[in-house]
Amino acid sequence: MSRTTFTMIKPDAVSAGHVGAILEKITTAGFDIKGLKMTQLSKREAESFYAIHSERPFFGELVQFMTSGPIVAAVLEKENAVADFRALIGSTNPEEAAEGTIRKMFAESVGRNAVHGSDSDENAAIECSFHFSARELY
Ligand code: ABT
Ligand code: MG
Repeated sequence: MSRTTFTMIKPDAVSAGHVGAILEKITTAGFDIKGLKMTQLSKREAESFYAIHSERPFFGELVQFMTSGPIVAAVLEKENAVADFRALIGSTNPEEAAEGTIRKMFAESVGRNAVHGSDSDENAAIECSFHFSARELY
C-alpha cells in the first residue's frame, strides 16, 4: 500500500476563503504536505482529469465548475494515505458526509464539494504527476 495521495481544494472552497482551514484539518489529521500549489485548470486539463466521467450527464457542469477559478493542489503523505484521506473528506454528497469531515464542514453540494481525494494508489500516482514535477515535491 502506498503512502501517497493527491488532493485539490476546489474553486468553491478557495473562493469562500477555506484554504487555510482545510490545510489545518489535513495536517492535524497527520498528513505531511510534500507539494503544494495554487493554479487554475484549463478546460482541456479538467476534461482530461475527469475523463472517466465524460459520458455522465453532469460532465459539462463539472468541467465548467472546476475551471471557474483557482484550485489548490497538494501531494500528501501518511500511512494508508488514500483510504485515510477519503475518510477525512467524507462522502461525495455533503448531505451524506459524516460529522467533522471536510465536506460536511465546507462543501456546498455534490457538484461543489470543496475537495478532491484520489480513489486508488494507481490514480494517486497519475494525479500527482499530472500536477507536480519531481522537483516540486519535498
Ligand atoms: P472527486 O474527488 O472530485 O473525484 O469526487 P468523488 O471521488 O468523491 O466523487 P466522484 B463520483 O468521482 O465525482 C466526481 C465529480 O463529479 C461530481 N458529481 C458526481 C456531480 O456533480 N454529480 C453527480 O451526480 C456525481 C456522482 C462530484 C465530483 N466533483 N466535483 N467537483
Ligand atoms: Mg473521484
